[in-house]
Amino acid sequence: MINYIENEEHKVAILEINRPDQLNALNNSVISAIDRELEDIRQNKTIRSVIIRGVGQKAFVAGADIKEFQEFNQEEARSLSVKGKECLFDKIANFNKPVIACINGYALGGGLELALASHIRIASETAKLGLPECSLGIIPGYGGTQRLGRIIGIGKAMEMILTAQMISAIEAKEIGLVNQITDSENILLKCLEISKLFHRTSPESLSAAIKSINSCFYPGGSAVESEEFAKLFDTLNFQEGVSAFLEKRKPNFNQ
Ligand code: CO8
Repeated sequence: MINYIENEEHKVAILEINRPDQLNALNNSVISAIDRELEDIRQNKTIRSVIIRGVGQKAFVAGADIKEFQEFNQEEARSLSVKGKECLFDKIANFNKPVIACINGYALGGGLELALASHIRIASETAKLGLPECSLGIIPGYGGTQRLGRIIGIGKAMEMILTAQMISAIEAKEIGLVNQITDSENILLKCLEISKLFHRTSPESLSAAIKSINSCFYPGGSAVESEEFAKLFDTLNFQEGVSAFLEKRKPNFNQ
């Protein structure tokens, strides 16, 4: 259901959702498999970041698996949404390492919600993005109504969700939904290039920055920032970063 590839040179774990015949739709098995891999990656000090992509040329992820939840009742639907967030979407958003969504095709419904939970979104020029849930008689239930507006503004989020329309990669870039666009052949290379930039940073700083940035929409966010900032003063990597600057050399951070 998913492939795990470790790229030592880039110190990155690549998680590939491998259901191309179903356009990589997210079912329970895929969500649980990613959840397990993330728990291992969290502890693995040789890995500095994660790339998530879909197998095949056509889709990143075309949504939650509609066939799996079509017969669900209210309680089952609630549990699917809550568990999915706990095991995957919120876990990624709050992960201790940067997660890059490599959007190599359709990113729809739960697929776009997976990209929204990621920290950086890179799209191929052929990608199509949307939250079509209202056209299925539901709403985005994996964080889409919460995250989309924070990223692109409430006005555009309302338009995308209420009209259930897909947008192109170019439009997604224009409205700030994706960070960069690249051609399909080079999208993984572009993500790997970005993953290499993290090598120049302290792992503790990235974890603290993710936590602090995520708190920006909540009361008390500024206090979280001060706390995370202060904690870093006890790390060896803070000493190394500052010493390296003063000694006019590149820092050699502990991983
Ligand atoms: N779920 C299950 N199967 C899917 C999905 C999906 N989301 N998307 C595609 N597939 C399957 C198709 O059924 C088809 O399978 P089969 O060959 O067995 O019939 C196969 O993938 C290929 O798809 P198509 O033949 O439809 O390919 P096309 O090129 O004609 O169309 C589209 C591509 C436009 C992407 C089309 O497949 C499509 O519209 N897919 C559905 C997109 C969608 O509506 N996504 C949102 C799903 S709902 C969701 O994500 C809710 C998230 C929140 C849930 C919270 C928990 C409660």
